[in-house]
Amino acid sequence: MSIDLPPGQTVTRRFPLFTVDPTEPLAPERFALRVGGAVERRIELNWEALQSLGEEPLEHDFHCVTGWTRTRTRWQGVPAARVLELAQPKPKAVWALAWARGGYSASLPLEDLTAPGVLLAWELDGAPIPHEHGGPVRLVVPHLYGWKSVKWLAKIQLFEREVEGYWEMRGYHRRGDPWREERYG
Ligand SMILES: Nc1nc2c(c(=O)[nH]1)N[C@H]1C(S)=C(S)[C@@H](COP(=O)(O)O)O[C@H]1N2
Ligand SMILES: [Mo]
Repeated sequence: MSIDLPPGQTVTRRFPLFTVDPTEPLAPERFALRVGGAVERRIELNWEALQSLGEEPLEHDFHCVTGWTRTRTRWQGVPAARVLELAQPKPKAVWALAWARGGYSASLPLEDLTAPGVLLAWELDGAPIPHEHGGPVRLVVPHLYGWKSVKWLAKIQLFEREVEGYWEMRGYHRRGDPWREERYG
């Protein structure tokens, strides 16, 4: 059986870890997500508030820019679009930074963040996301390379201009579509 893989990717059985910002575990009761920047309404959501927004499943192949693909990865969480609706992006907001607790960030066009399927996830393969994979809550952007799927999500910040996150500043592509092999800028 062959599966459809983006160019240059190889399937791995494991789910390798890739972390540049060692981070202490956080109990869900202490979780908070802030949404700010170019929004009409700054918001802060705790664990319960986030979960009360509803949830949906996602299954996708997770592609790391370094070449590994972990197929059929299953997540559960709330659509990012629903969270952003609450904050009401300003009409001129075009770009977003997703921040991890420990300072890692990834930038992406606002329309990629609000695309169907993009989740703020709290379950991986039917169980709470393990700490090392970014729990209690991580961003999952299924249509872009894995570096955009920020673990230990803490803040989403909107901008009226293009901005760069951790890897974008270090030469990674501004968008990162694996099917177009947008690895480096
Ligand atoms: N906070 C944080 N999120 C991160 C990273 C990181 O170093 N720190 N690495 C990214 C990269 S490059 C990849 S491929 C995926 C890897 O996710 P995993 O460690 O759960 O396999 O997380 C992304 N999110
Ligand atoms: Mo990666």
